[in-house]
Amino acid sequence: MSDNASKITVWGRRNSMNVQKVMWALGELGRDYQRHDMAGSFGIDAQYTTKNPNAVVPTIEDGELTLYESNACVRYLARQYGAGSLCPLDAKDAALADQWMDWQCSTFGTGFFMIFMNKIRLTAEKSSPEQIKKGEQQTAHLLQQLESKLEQTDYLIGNTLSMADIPIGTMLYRYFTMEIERPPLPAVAAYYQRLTARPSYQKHVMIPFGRNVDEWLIEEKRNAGLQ
Ligand SMILES: N[C@@H](CCC(=O)N[C@@H](CS)C(=O)NCC(=O)O)C(=O)O
Repeated sequence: MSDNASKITVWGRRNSMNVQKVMWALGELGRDYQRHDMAGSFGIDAQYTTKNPNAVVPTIEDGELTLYESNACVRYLARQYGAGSLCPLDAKDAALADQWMDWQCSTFGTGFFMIFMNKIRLTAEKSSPEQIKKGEQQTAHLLQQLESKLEQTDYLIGNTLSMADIPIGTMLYRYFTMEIERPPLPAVAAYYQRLTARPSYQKHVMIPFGRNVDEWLIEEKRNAGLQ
């Protein structure tokens, strides 16, 4: 068992969406942490790849545990420090939370990244308007599932925030901030407004990321070293 007062170490640049999931979870749980810049324009050193051989961020350390894969990190933090809050106690609710977390990375993420890569991460010459359009259509279609769920409850598992909300909630900041075509989805929009009122979401997720690759790199430097 980890010492309840131990500091959790996080490796990853502050503007990485996958790092932001972990940081937001730590904020909601009120855990003490130390974050080190890694990846993006900060580079990845050889020592880091001994912790995470995939050479991507985030990686966390809690006592003797070293862990990567952002959604696995969020699940671990929720189970270890948020039983009954971020981690639903009921096995069926926990399974549904897993479902939404996997849906974010394996299903919704596919369309989202088509937009994000082409709008933000690729230079104008390499960016594809067709891919942006395709991503807009895919995400619009998939968000209908979220709309139906959120017409019934304030959050994905009942009326309080859980680990289910963290991956998709992190992605929604970028989805709602990018200059793209979005369908009118009142329940999703209201859910997003609820997230934006949370101090930990404001601190860790609502970070300007720029409108293109040049602005992105400026923001990355601006965030260097901030916790
Ligand atoms: N499945 C991994 C994906 C991690 C990932 O791709 N992270 C990106 C940042 S969001 C990364 O490290 N990219 C390389 C870089 O930023 O240099 C996870 O969820 O943790």
